[in-house]
Amino acid sequence: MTNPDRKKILLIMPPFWDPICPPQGIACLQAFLESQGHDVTIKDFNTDGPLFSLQKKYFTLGMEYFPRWRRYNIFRNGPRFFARHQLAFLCGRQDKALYIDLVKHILNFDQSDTCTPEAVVGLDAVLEEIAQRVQAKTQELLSQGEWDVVGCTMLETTFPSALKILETIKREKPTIRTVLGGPGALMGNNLASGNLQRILERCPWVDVILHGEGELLFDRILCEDPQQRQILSLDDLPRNTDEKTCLINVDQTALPSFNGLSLKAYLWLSTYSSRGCPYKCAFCSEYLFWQKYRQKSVEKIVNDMHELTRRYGKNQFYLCDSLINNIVNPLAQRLCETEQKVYWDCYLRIDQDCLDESKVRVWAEGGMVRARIGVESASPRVLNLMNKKITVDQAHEGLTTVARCGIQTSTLWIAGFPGEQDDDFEQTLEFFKNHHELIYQADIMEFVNLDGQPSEAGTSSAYPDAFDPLLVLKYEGLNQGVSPRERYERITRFEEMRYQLEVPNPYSLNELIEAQMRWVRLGHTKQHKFI
Ligand code: B12
Ligand code: SF4
Repeated sequence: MTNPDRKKILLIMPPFWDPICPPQGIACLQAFLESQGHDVTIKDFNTDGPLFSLQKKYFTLGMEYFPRWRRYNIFRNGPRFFARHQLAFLCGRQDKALYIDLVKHILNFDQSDTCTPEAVVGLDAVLEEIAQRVQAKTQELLSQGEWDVVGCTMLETTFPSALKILETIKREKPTIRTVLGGPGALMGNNLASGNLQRILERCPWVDVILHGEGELLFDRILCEDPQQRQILSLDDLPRNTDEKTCLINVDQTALPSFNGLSLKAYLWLSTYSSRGCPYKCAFCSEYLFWQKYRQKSVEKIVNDMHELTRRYGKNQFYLCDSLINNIVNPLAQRLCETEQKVYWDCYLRIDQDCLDESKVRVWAEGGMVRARIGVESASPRVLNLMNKKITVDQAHEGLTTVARCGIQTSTLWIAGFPGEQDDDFEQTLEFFKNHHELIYQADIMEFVNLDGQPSEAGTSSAYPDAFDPLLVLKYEGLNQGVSPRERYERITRFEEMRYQLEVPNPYSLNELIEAQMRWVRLGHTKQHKFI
């Protein structure tokens, strides 16, 4: 397609986002915007080894200052506070003493009150290295080409570096239009919370923030006045007449384009079979972000996988759907029938199908290697509060069946959901103990309230008001619920049990290999699978 208004667009995935598979958001945008006649380049800063390893350096140093972090599953729970610290470092150092005090509050996330000014100074040195490297990489990109628009993916963990990148761009090339888009700077991405407006107000180098599925929104801003600073959401788009939505039809979208990325750096390719989720778990933002659940036809998913394999030479896929359940049976069946073998990892809910060994065997034969399963809790009361719509018996039977079929069961757990009592958590620990041989990995996270999430008891500012001028975002905590101290105490108990039971949580290649050897030792599979 030739476009008389052809724009040169650069899209960046900022750090920190595990480079397990290529960042699909910007890959989808690249494919879509190219189909509209634009010239698009994508870059992933996370495949820069020295930069990515600075995250590890931060946590390693953090564990020296705060030894209890070793029991906090810190590589999962820490990135949130790491991001808050980075953000304060980049945008909140106008008053040195106040800044140090703020960081002490941020790093005392477990209410332990042990953070010292020395620890802040030590960790700040790592943040300085990160900022310098992000800036240098951005300048290098600017020297490689001329761009009309530069966009960054905004996740909780990438938001600080996204700001650093866009600030560098605006300073050096003020005519470039700078754009933020993606799931959000906090968990969830709520227009009503006022946080997106705060970003525009406090970061004058950000021109546009797009809220929601990105393709049509991005296309729209390319036709608008480039001087305008604004937040644009799906509500601002005209409704598509057939479906009365302004969402894309996933069955007709172009393949994600990974051109421009160094694919050697990733273990998997990424693709998806659906957008959104038909469920509404109380802690989750998936169904809010994607609005309506939509899926591709089985033929399209299979063709997409085969075509991606042909183009990029890999047949291992991270299925980046919110949830695979709605389509997993026909998809696996179809993949069993095709000659070209593919392997995949996906997010799975323990529903009735997971209890049916004849179905699960087909999933394994069709290439499902690992399932990421949100068990969350083994207390029926908490599962009910979460609106999880699974029972503990189902979790028991589902894990048994899925593991018996050789699929790696990567389980996810939540500590401190509002209303969770200590004996509820004891039930979770008991379940974990009784099922550890059916569990490939066990990742526990603290409960986090979504940005602007209403609660009967209300919310209040997570940090004293005096720090407000230093903070780009407004952080809120629930007025009632499990205290941070208690949440981390529960995580500690879970982690101690995980160490005792030797259930891995592989965050390095060596640990990944060891996890697979354990799965073989436990008799769930005869041979190692790549991850
Ligand atoms: C796959 C995945 C992972 C993989 C990442 C693999 C990889 N390298 O990509 C793994 C398992 C490693 C992972 C880990 C985590 N994840 Co995750 N993950 C996902 C998942 C399921 C799919 C991502 C994806 O590819 N989506 C499909 C693409 C097409 O969507 P997209 O990236 O959002 O892009 C669209 C729009 O957002 C927008 N867009 C994106 N970029 C840009 C840029 C611009 C300029 C614009 C305009 C628009 C735009 O347009 C795109 C097309 O519509 C999402 C949920 C989901 N369904 O999206 C969660 C999700 C991204 N993860 C999430 C979280 C919280 C995490 C963890 C932090 C959890 C934790 N505490 O450990 C860790 C982070 C670890 C780390 N430091 O990297 C949250 C992020 C919330 C937030 N606002 O930050 C999500 C949204 C899930 C959720 N609702 O909680 N995750
Ligand atoms: S099933 Fe999974 S993706 Fe869907 S709402 Fe629940 S937690 Fe979110």
